[in-house]
Amino acid sequence: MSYDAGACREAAARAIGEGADLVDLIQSGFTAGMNEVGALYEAKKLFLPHVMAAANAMNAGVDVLAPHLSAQGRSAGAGLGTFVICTIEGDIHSIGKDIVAIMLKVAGFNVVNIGRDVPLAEIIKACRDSGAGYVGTSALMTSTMTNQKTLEEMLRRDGIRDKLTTNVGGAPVTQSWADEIGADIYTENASDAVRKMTQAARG
Ligand code: B12
Repeated sequence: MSYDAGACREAAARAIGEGADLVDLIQSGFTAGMNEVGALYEAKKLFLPHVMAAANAMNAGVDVLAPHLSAQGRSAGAGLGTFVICTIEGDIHSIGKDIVAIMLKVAGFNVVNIGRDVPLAEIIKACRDSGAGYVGTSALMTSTMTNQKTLEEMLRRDGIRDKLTTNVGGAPVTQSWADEIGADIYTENASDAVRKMTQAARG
């Protein structure tokens, strides 16, 4: 493994030049590579600095692709509504969330990406301030998934749950978790998010 950010940028630029399917490059290329690093980390064959280097390399490639995604005609048109997105309180993993944010923007949502490790009260404030119709949270750890449940409870308590469609995602998150906590929509990856959220927005 070389964790080569320059090579990732080059691969991204080459794909753009060749008119390749950029979403496929993200999902079947960069994400697959990142998952492999994750598996080796789990097996204790790689360590945290390796994971950080791989994440950095993936981000470098995605940064090159991002401005070109809409140009590829993936855009379903503007005006699908405002979508607040973040990684939930306690969790700093941001790569997947940022990919979903880019893809939803390309699909036509006004995406308000408020970052990672965002306190639950701040998520609610961002929803109110932006008049969002949708809120998506990412959790990459079993220890932080529980904050998605607390967010559902806080939204209900604050009386704004009915005004929002909630979307949960992240590697350990499943449909049954979404059902258990009362989230509206579970999405597995960025394409799934675009498909289901666009459907929800169009009624
Ligand atoms: C990269 C990585 C890191 C990087 C993160 C860099 C960054 N800027 O994001 C660094 C090195 C910083 C890191 C740190 C840590 N990590 Co880490 N990390 C990973 C790793 C290897 C890959 C995650 C990733 O980026 N995948 C690629 C992206 C594209 O995939 P994704 O995030 O799943 O996103 C896709 C879908 O889930 C979905 N999706 C994601 N978010 C959202 C949001 C919405 C709204 C929607 C709709 C969909 C959606 O769509 C995305 C695109 O298809 C995972 C292993 C794994 N298998 O997931 C461990 C992993 C998540 N990390 C783990 C751990 C333990 C940690 C640390 C605690 C380690 C430590 N000891 O310090 C810290 C976290 C500290 C904290 N408070 O958060 C554990 C969690 C274990 C658990 N049971 O919960 C994992 C599973 C590794 C392991 N097996 O031990 N990590």
